Formats: sequence, structure tokens, C-alpha cells
Amino acid sequence: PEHRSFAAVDLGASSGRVVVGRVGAGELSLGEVHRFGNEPVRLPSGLHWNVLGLYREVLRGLRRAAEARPVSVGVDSWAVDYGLLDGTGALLGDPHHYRDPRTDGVAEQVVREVGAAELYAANGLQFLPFNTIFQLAAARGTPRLAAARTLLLIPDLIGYWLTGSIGAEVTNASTTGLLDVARRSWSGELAAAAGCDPALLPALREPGERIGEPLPEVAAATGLEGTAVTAVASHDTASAVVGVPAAAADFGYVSCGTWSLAGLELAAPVRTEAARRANFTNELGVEGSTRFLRNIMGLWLVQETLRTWELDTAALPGLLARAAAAPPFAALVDPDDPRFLPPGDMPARIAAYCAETGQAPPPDRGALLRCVLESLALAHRRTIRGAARLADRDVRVVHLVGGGARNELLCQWTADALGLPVVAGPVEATAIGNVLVQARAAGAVGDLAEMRGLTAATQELRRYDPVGDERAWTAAASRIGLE
Ligand code: LFR
Repeated sequence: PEHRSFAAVDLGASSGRVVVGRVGAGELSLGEVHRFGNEPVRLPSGLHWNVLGLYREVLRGLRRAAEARPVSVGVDSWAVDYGLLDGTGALLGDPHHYRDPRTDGVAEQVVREVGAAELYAANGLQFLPFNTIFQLAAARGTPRLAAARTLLLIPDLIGYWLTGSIGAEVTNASTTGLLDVARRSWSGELAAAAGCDPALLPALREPGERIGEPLPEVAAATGLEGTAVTAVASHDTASAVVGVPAAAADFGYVSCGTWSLAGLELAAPVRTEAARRANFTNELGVEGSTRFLRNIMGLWLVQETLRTWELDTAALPGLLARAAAAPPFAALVDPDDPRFLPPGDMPARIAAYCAETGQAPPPDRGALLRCVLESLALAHRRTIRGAARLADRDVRVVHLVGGGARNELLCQWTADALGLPVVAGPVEATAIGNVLVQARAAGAVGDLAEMRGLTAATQELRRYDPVGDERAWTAAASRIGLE
């Protein structure tokens, strides 16, 4: 055939989608066949994902995708979170959400026991209280963990339900804190630090490996009989970085959705003391690459604000127009303040932050949104500059991919704050990365450089050149300690 189709399942923290990508010579086109919300559920046991509901929507989406007769199916999702299987393969309860507070205090205790420098030397990960290693430490001694025989990260769990085949895809495994980042293999010592039986951790698989084919009941539900299920870069951020349309090596990226993941693609991890102190992470990417980046709280601040105001995203364009008209740099926050991590009243937390730091809280909704977006632009600036310094690399262009690429204010202010051009798009970089890794496994596209060339040639991108006086951003950054 002229072109071939691939089905990508991409589960994000606020929504999931099933996309069909068509790949051929000089062709890459995407069609969304199903989109669904992803709302966590609060139970007495904490904040959980509704993983069965998500799986039902995945099957629905795949049924629609089947009409395109895809060569294969790939699944990616947010990182870190996991389901536990008992010895019969049954799921033991509902996976916890990484925003559940049960790791509070536990994470710090594990770091004290192991030593922050020792931990970083082994796994190369930034400290985030919800890293899998800390979630497991928080679950130590629970009946559920005692009954567990297998731990599966979310995309591996979906892959298991689709095919019956068990494994751990390596880009996502690298976010657990249990992987020896230099050897690209599970670490018995790190598992021991969490009090986790290393036998729970399945054999690793690389992006592009075949997982299996749909089980009979899955084939019946979806019409996908005999279609390959292929491991992709199953950490959504790893797929998003594959989907970055960079032409040369001197680029930084911001994968901007619920989180802003800002940093560089490197040939090897950077685990210096300075990188550890600046809390940069070394996650594993395709073709042996490293994602050297930091998590920035991202559009979560906007999402939780809208939820508090009982508005949906349809209200956003009007609010953004008011943000654009509000006075600049009136109030700023450090988006990475841990108080912003859990769900809850975001405008109240922003107002409290402002009051505590001697700033007048934003007087209206437009001003509040301006405060959030300018603060995010400053955090993007700090992180991209920090990454370049720590890795000793030049950055000449920043690619902003994901849903945030639609936010013109955020793109322009990121360019202004950095004094660098920002190339915005594709919005669906994660689904594109998912599709392209499958396409490569099927021989329909070549290496990473070729994938990026194809994305650049076929997807809608928008360039933002920096305008205005960068010194205003420097002054704002030093006001809030975001240099
Ligand atoms: C983005 C992301 C980040 C990860 C966070 C929690 O969707 O995967 O990379 O740190 O979600 O899993």
C-alpha cells in the first residue's frame, strides 16, 4: 500500500484519546477517532484512577480505529503509577493517582535512608514525591503489596489486558526510580530501598518490540484480529519528545500539557551534583537518548483554576483575552511550590502565595490567569537555561509541543522570557511519537532524525520570535527567585 495506518492510544492525566496515524513516503496524517475524559475518583483509600473505565474507552476507541485496518496498536500514558497483579494475573485494587498524598513524608524518609546523592547516582531522577519508588515505600506492609506478584505501569497494564503478555517498557520504567539509569536495567538495591521484592518487576522491553496480539475477547470487542500490539515509548513524555519537529541538535523542548516538561535531549545522562541540586531528571528515551529535564507544574494550574470556577475549557479564550489585557508582572508565583501539587482550590492557593510573598493577590480572573502564565513562562526560562548550563549545551530554538502549543500567550511569553524563538506544535506530539515508533518497527519510517523531518514537513507549526525587552523578564524572575 501507499501508506500504512497505526493506532495510538494516548492516556493523559485529564483526557485520553485514540488516534489513527497514516504514514507513507512524505506523509504523516493523524485522525482522532475517540476522546474521553479521565477523572480520578476519591475513595477512603485515597485518590485513584478509574483504570477500568479508561480501559473500556480504549476498547471503544480501538473498535473505531479498526476500520482503518491498522498494522499495529501502541499505548502510552503518564508515568510513575502502577497496578499490582496477584499470582493469577488479577488486578489488586485500583491504582493510586500520583497526586494522592500518601507519599508525604515517606519520600523524604527514603531519601534520608539511602542518601540523596547515592539515590541520584543510581537512578538519575529528580526528586518528585510520587516517584514509584516512594509510592512503593508508602505501601510497605499493606496486604495488597504482600499479595502482589507483578507490578505493571499503566501502559504495560493496558498492554497486558490487550494481549496477556507481561513486560515493562523501558522509557516508562526509567521514571520509577527503580532503574539503574546507566545500565538501563532494574536495580535490586533500589528495589530494596523501597522495600519492594524485585521479583515484582517484569522483564524490560524496548520501544518497537512486539508485545503480542489481541486476546480472543479483545479481538471480538474491537475487530482487531491478529493486529500487532507494539511497545512504543510508553512514557507520554518520551513519545512527545519523539514528536518534536527539530531539525538540528541545538534545541530545547517544552512538552506542555498538565505538566510542562522542559529540557534537552542528550546522548548520555548528566548526574553531576549541580544537576542533582537543580533537581534535573535523566529519563530514558528512544535510540539510547536521555531526556534531561525538569517537571514544571504546567497547565495543571490553569486546569485546577477552571475546575474551581466551575468552568470548562470553552471559557478559556475569553479568559485569555482578559489575561492579555491585564497589567504585566503584577503578581508572580513559583509554579513548582509543592502546595500547588494536590487537587483543590487553586485560586485560593495562588492568592495565599501572593499574600505570603508581599504581593497583592490578583484582583480578577484575567489578572489571575496572567499571573499563572507569566509565572510558567519564567519557569520555562529558568529550566531551559539551567538545562543548557548543566549539560554545557547551546540552545538556539525551543520547541513547545502538546496542548500548550495552542496557548498563544504562553508561547509568546516563553519566547520573550528566553529571548529565543519558540516553535509551537504539534499539539498531538505524543500521539505522533507513538505512531512513529510503531511505523519504524514496521519499516515505514527510518531513524529519529527521519521521523522528525517527517513531522516538520507535515504538521502545522507556528513560530514565535521574541519581542519586547528581555530585561523586564529578568527583573521579574529575580523578584520571585526564578532565575
Ligand atoms: C506527563 C507525565 C510526566 C510525569 C507525570 C506523572 O504526562 O508523564 O512526565 O512526571 O506525568 O506521571
